Amino acid sequence: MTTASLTDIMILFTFLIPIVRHFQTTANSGVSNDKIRLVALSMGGKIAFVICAFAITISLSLTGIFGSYFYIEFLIEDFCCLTASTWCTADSQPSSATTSQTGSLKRPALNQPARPQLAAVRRMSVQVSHGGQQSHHSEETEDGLVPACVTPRLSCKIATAIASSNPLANSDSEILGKRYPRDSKTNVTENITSKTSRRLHLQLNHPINILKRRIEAHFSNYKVVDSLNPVVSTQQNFDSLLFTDDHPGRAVTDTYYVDSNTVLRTHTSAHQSEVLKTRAADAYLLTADVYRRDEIDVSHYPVFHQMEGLRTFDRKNLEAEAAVHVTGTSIEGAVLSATNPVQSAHTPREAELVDLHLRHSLEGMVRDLFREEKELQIRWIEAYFPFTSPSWEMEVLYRGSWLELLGCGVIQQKIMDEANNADRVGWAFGLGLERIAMVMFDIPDIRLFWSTDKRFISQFASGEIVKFQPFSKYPACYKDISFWCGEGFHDNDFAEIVRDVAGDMAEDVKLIDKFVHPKTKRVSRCFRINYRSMERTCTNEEIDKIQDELRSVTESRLGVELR
Ligand code: FA5
Ligand code: MG
Repeated sequence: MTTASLTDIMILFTFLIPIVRHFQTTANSGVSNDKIRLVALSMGGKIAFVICAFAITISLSLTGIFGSYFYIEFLIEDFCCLTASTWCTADSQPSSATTSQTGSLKRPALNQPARPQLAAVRRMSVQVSHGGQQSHHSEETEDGLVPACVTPRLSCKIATAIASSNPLANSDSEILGKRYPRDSKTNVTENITSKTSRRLHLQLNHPINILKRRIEAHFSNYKVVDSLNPVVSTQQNFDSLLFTDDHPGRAVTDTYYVDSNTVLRTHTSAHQSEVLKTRAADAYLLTADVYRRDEIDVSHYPVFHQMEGLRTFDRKNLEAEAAVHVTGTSIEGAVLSATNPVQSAHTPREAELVDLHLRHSLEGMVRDLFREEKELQIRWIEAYFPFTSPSWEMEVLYRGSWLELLGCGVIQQKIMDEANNADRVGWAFGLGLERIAMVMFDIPDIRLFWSTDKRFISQFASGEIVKFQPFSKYPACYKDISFWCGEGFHDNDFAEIVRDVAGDMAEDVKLIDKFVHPKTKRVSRCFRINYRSMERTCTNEEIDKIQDELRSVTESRLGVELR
């Protein structure tokens, strides 16, 4: 049966059921005139309920076979209990209905305008798949107008259908208007996919955009690429860059998988090969939003922005094309070593020329950006990336501590060869725009970049580099959560739930205690969440609701035992 014809049947029944019920209830109860107003009010509530049920039905039916299947089950069960059912409020609910639900753990729902129709069920459970692992998912709802005929089984069906619209369940993900079927490896959430359209680097006079344009002005003859889709294949993000199969970067705990073969890019390097293949220029600046499952604190956000620089040279004309004078820079002291080797495909002279050109170019750019800091100290730290050798990270001394700005190196010749550039050698760098912008604009918290508050945005309207004037530091509110967790538990999975439930209200999350039970060997973890809005003072009640929701979702989605 097609989705369209199913939808028609659903529409018909959705309207018929409550009307039949209403007349049946009225006839059976023999209501007095005094009660007619109450019945009318009750009818109003039912109609509202039906409209909501109708809306959710349409969306569920669109999710395909499963939604339809559960809806039909819903209808069958609903018809079965038609003759015996009455409508009542939670207070007057018959005891049989109360005992048929799995507990009555009343918890205020957290700003969930799309869910009032679920007042029918107070607690529902269902299995969902997350990162290949099955976990127990449960939904709790407010008390309210409750159909007494709701059975635990029916509750479970509704919950299953709801779960299919849950970010972790088995529906499609929508990213920039395109739908992607989820599979066992999918761990991307709607909270994250909703960020893909923000593209802060293209938002005029946003600090990220100002910084991007500054660097583009410095490397003025580089070709600018800044509108590539964040959905890339694992081939692009990992294989094309020679990541080994067991590289930790591929882990579902660190990367957002759209499906088993598709990810949200974790770095701009994912586009190296495709850009090189075009041979459109010998130098590129590629800017994009990148996505990583990570911890939560003032300098980490699951989405940030990187700029990738690429520069290639004709191998036959390298001496002339790559010649630079590095005297008087911090590069002089840093030498190539056995731990940071020259590739076997390159001669030592080729590697030296490309490497010196790379670091000379980057040092010039950073000194230009920080031109007010006359004594800026830079240092080069040996690094490892599968796609470059030798490789480096550049750090600057800022307010007494060394800050990593970028990673870089000589591109692996295999990548050049496979990207139709066998006649050339080249270098690449990848820098974090937020890291530099936080320093240059004095922005204390990485969440601020996502703020749409005029008090933030308007400060950068000039397009100049100005120091951010904090509008206020609102009070923090600390809440702890402790639970026993199983072997597969990863701190990033918990961080992801905090992001889903608390959004940008969570300033940071710290593991403050870890305890192994001496006998059972079970592990208990205690996390402290610092809730603080960047834009207003929050009430205790508001934070308590979020914390309650967090406890509930943590328990159901991660299958942990709360303490
Ligand atoms: C990379 O992403 C490499 N692709 C960089 C590269 C490109 C190396 C080309 C060689 C050649 P890394 O994970 O270190 O490397 O990130 C690069 C930069 O992004 C960091 O130096 C930092 O400035 C920034 N960055 C990394 N993680 C975060 C984060 N969670 N939040 C903000 N900025 C970050
Ligand atoms: Mg790094």
